[in-house]
Amino acid sequence: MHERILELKKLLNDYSYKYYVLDKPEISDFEYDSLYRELVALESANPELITPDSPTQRVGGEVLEGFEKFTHNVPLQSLDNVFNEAEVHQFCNKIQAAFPDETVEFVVEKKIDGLSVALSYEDGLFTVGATRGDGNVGENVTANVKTVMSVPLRTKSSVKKLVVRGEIYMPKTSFMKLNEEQDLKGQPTFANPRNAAAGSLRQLDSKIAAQRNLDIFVFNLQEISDDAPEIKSHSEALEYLKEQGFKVSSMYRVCKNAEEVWDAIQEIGNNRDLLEYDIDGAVIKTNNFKQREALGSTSKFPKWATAYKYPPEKKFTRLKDIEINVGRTGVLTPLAILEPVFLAGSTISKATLHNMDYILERDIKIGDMVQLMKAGDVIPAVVSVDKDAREKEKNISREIFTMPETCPVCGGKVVREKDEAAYRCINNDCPAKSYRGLIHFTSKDAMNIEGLGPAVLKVLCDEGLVTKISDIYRLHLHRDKLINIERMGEKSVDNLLASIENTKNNEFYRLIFGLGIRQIGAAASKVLAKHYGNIDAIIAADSESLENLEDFGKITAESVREFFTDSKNLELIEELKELGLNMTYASPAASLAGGEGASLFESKIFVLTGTLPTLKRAEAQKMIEDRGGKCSSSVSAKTDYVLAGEEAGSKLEKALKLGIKIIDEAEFMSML
Ligand code: 0OX
Repeated sequence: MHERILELKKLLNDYSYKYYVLDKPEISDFEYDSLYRELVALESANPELITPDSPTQRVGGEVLEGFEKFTHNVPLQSLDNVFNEAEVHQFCNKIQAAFPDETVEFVVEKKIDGLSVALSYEDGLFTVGATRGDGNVGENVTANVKTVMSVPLRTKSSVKKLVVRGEIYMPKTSFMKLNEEQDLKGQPTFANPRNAAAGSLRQLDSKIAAQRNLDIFVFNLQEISDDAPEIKSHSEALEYLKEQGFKVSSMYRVCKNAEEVWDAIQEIGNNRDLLEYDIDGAVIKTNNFKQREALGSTSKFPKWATAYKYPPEKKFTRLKDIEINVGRTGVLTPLAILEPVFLAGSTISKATLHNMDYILERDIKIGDMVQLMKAGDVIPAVVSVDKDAREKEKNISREIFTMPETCPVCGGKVVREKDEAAYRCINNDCPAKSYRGLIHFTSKDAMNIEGLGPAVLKVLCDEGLVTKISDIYRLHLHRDKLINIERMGEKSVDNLLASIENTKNNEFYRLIFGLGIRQIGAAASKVLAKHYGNIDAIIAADSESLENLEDFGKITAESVREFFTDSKNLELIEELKELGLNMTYASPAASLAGGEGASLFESKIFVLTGTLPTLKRAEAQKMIEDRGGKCSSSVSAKTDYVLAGEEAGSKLEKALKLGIKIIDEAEFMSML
């Protein structure tokens, strides 16, 4: 029995290594699963035989309350940057000049765009995985790091102490799949694989992290005890780490001089598109450890290494057509429909053309070869036209684009207002406008309705359940119909209805902002809420009073007046009032006990622990933060209050030791 457990652990860990590190699967998923199940069964019959390096221990059972801080013994340094060939030469030549009588070698490797972590091993066994943090102190995310299948739970040979550094990342395909799923669940999507990896690594429930398909490349030896073989250079270290079972980035190259370094950088750059993950540059490192030591560090960076940043990628592709997107305020935005092209990590088939002036200034015609770039590496935009191609491709016709005179969605009239670049559909009932308006209303900065993102709203609009804002607050009347809608189970419907209900008590400015009044952003909404105090006073406000508000002018004031004199809008406000939405301003002082302005929460640090009788942790956290307080995950001398519920553990003990005020839910509620 004992032997079989040992054998199964070895077999399964070995198969994982071949699958996840070497990318050479040896057995089928089915075979792996049946061995895994056999191990689970044997371990549950003999729990005393479970060891931390068992593959069954990759996903822990408990949900953490927060992450403990972790101090790195050897700091995780960050890198200085160089941006062109001349700077690369300068960097290499300066290092060579420091050692006139020695051979200098450089290692060039990819700079993986993920999150740096340090992995600690004791006697070959994985013990701690911690984020970089500020380089000196990070967070202990061991439970989540364990879910990364390419992280060995035990190294091949064992030394007393080994600490390696690597980059945890999310492969592009996993990122796209995750965003699709998030969208369907009505949860926020991630802007890029890096953010998605960061969000996953910070999950308090390692079961969620385990579903995120994170991966790692190990690229640095941080610490090694002297019972290990002597390692004199970075390339030797990388080979040692490979032998120990770590996933080390391929394509690293040892170079003898600046020319070779530049070549290696170019090679990585040319292959960037083919990689399954994002890189944000290349790293140049002095190979020899003794030379590294002699070079030392500045206050911020090692002098022996630097990062080369590739210029933003640009690519030409054919502009097949120009479509029109109708926004919340009715603005018609031209959208380039492109021959799909792979650019900086994703396939682009659409890009914004901003407005008609943008098209005219660049002389963009349908049929042109246009150059694309990702602004901020996320949103693609058309930046220029290949005019020479027009001459060469006489057989391909070019067509001048003109803005339509009627809205492509509702057929309503389109006008271009004086001094404005934008063309607008002026039909108030345009379905495209209402859909965008709903997206705006539910968005994070407005009413922040969790679970009601664009994809869910689209379904609700298509089903005819929501056509205007007030319909959102009547959705509870259609619970059964909602449950029958594809992919909306009972639980998610109830969660959605609860989160809609919760937003009725939102701060007043969120509603004003959510209404989507032209010119009125979140800041102006706050001014209106605070100055007038309630919706009726805003409706009654005249132009003069509005114009005198902080940062308001004639146009803003006019826009507010226009909105609140439209009978449709007034009708909507009446409906929302009846439905119970908050339409009054509560000053932060008034919402506190005593109401005299002295806040019980302002700048106070709270630690939540255990299960509260009625409040969810997130609700209590929001209540604290709304009142100017802060929440921390660990108890220290700086903690002001520990809000403790049932089964509060070590945090409560620590608070008692430090003499920190401990409150229960009832006391907390009385403070509100
Ligand atoms: C990466 C990466 C990051 C070691 C010493 C200073 C920085 N993101 O892929 N950092 C380093 O090097 C550290 N190398 C890398 N490849």
